[in-house]
Amino acid sequence: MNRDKIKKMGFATKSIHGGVTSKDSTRSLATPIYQTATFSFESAEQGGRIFSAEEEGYLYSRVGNPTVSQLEEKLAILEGAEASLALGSGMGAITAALWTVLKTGDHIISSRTIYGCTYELFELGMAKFGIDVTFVDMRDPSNVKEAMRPGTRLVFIETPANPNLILNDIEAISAIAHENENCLVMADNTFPSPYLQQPLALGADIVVHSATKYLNGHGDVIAGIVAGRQELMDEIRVTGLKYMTGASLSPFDAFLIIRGLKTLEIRMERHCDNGEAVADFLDSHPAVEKVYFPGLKDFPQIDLAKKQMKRPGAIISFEVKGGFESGKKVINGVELCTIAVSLGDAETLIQHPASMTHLPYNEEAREKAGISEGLIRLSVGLENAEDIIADLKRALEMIL
Ligand code: LCS
Repeated sequence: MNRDKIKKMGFATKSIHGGVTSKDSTRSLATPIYQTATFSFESAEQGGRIFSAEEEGYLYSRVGNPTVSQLEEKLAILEGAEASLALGSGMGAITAALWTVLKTGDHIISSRTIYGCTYELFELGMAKFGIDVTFVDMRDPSNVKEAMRPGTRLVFIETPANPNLILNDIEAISAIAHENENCLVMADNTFPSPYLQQPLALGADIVVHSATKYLNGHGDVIAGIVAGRQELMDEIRVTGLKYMTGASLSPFDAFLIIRGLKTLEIRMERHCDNGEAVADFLDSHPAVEKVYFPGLKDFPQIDLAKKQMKRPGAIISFEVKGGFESGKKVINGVELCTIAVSLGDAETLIQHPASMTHLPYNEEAREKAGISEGLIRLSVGLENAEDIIADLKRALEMIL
């Protein structure tokens, strides 16, 4: 079905039919997996024409592959973007975009609380190439304005933030960033997925994803997505993907994500239902000190959550009374919940950011980012909510 028709349809319809332009000669319903590294040419002349983009066609799977293309078209439709690019990991997506748009001497402003490896890339990696990064608390967008310099080329926003669910106002921050006409806004949309939040419609220029998470949804793939304007995506393909990172996605993994995306809407609705039930339970439990979840009535940024997100998602962080000594007992005490990093899977996952996902932050930076030693992060899965709650209840009773 063509893109203009699909664009007018509902989210689930887009995620099922988007990008499926024609059936192949076998009329296969499921997306064929073009498990090939290279593509043949009819003649030397044709090879030359395809390489110089005078003729459309696939040439080598690092740069493009029909199975991967279907995923890219689907994601472009779901994010409301002109185009998207699928890569071999979320970090591959972020770095491919950065290596394309940045040069030595440029300046980045990033939200202070972000995924640990993105923080490491900004804090350690960028300095090697003479790119300066300023971390700011974007809960007050005027902090972005204060940090802007003539050489600010990129504002990076993660919202909700990993791991403590701080929200950043994409619309307000984009407006400030765009006062400098050379400045691009990149939003990491991994936590909400395009079902709950649409950064491009709010003013961002580039959306990135760890497709490892909700987009695939089944914990069996590492992948990334970049979405935005066609011209920018073309540039990232030839620079960031083709020769700077080579972070291409395998056709088989693209197939799995295409399959996973067909249920994104119903999975997200169930994740959100479960997230709300688990957050309410934790919030009322006597062993729990504090719960971080954008759906709770006393969440400090509840108005922003309602403004830019369809629902509050299903990642919850919390602290228990007695700090991490007690927290460890809770993590070790669960049975149904799995002790593992990653998120967005069918299984409920529990982890300790200070010693796992956010280890790259030193203690001072971690405290400044609002990631306490005792913080525990839950990715609420798709099991029956009462079973998740019963598991957590049993573990929490161990520390009462
Ligand atoms: N962006 C966010 C917000 C993430 O949470 C992650 C991974 C990435 C980017 C990188 O994606 P990847 O390369 O892993 O596909 N977050 C993880 C987490 O919280 N636990 O394990 C990985």
